[in-house]
Amino acid sequence: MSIRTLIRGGLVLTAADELHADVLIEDGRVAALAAHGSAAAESWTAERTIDASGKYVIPGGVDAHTHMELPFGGTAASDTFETGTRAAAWGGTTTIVDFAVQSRGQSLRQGLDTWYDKADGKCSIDYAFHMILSDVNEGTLKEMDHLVGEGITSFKLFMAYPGVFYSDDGQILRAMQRASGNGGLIMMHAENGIAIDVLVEQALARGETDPRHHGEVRKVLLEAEATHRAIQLARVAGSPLYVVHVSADEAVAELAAARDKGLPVFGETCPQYLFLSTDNLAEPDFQGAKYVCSTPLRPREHQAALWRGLRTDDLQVVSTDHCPFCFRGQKELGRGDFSKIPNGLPGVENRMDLLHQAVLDGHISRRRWIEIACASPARMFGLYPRKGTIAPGSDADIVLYDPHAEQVISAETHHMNVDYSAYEGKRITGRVDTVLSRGELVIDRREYTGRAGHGAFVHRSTCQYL
Ligand code: DUC
Ligand code: ZN
Ligand code: ZN
Ligand code: ZN
Repeated sequence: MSIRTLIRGGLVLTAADELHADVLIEDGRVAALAAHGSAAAESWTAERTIDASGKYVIPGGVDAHTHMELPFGGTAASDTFETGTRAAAWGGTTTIVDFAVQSRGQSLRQGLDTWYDKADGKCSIDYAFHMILSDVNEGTLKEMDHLVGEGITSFKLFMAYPGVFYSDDGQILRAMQRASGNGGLIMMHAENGIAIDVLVEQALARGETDPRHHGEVRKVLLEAEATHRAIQLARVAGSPLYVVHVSADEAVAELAAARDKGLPVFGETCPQYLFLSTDNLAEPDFQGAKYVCSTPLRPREHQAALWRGLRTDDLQVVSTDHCPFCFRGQKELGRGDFSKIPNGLPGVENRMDLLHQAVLDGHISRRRWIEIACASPARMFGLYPRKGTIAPGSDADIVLYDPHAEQVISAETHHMNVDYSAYEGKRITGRVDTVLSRGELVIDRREYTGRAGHGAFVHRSTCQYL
């Protein structure tokens, strides 16, 4: 059990409020908040007092999209649950929702048990799972109901990656119908993978093998088309829909149009689409491979629509899609053939900082920062108010954030198990100082004091926006 702790003198920020308050923590939970200097706050005693003056006191980040140890393209994502959750903590994230994978021919149970084993005893922070469906059949559909009861309340389907994760429209419709009956949330990778694979083949035949062609064949129109189709299928099934890693302005427009009709359609974007672009994919000497992910990076012009979507709530969540592959030995598998570059970017450590910088740059408000990074992902995936806020009864997952510290992002100093940073050299004002997970210090004034195995599996309820 964690000791009775008092966080004194900081500016407490939640998605709803900003107040100069002291926070009392007991038994791993927030016991009380009271105005700094008030009689109530002055009367509290604690075994440990943390001075938060000059700092923000914010809810620990909730990263609802990570892929620790994901097998992909003949290799596997380079962060384990141990290294990845430690890096997350360094970056002010205290909960991840990772993706358990059903491989073709497997039951959901087999896939899920594999992921329970990977994570068990390894995590520094709390974790939950979504389930990737790659084999939608009668058995899978029945198992979805059991998983919802087990706290796995969201299911990712792929319109991309034929032969691997891909589901056809009939399978998608069936899974959506099942979700509409059991309260599950369907998450969609919305890209027309059948058409993309034709364009990949044609590009390679023309000798277009560099990383930048990855961005060219995965066309904006094929993201927008798939987004539109997913929305229509969800309407037919009467199910809600969450579109992951939205990258293109036309896809945001599809979500906005659906939401204007009052449909339960939600969207996520990721820091890489907000801060990086096809310019990175075109970096010489195969360096562009570092930025190969799907959906792909887009021309810079798309960023304005993503920021606007975040401001207007047409997009509700920023997650990382953290899926790191080292440049050496992993990204290099695709030299001479961009389609063999493992897809994914590292970022679990950078999200809170990048979004704080976005506040300073005027893209979003301070409160919206907390909303899209903490509260909204917690609500979307049935974790609120246990996670995502600082309120009596919430888990004491709390970050002391120094809004004035200056840092430069670099692979030299990051904690992710990957040999490059997608944001190398980027200057950030603001930095995580101290992190508590259920009242225990994981980062103490920029020193790691956590331990693998502290992090526990979190049983989620269904989407709280419905
Ligand atoms: N996209 C990625 O970039 N990596 C993993 C899977 C995905 O959909
Ligand atoms: Zn995806
Ligand atoms: Zn992903
Ligand atoms: Zn400061």
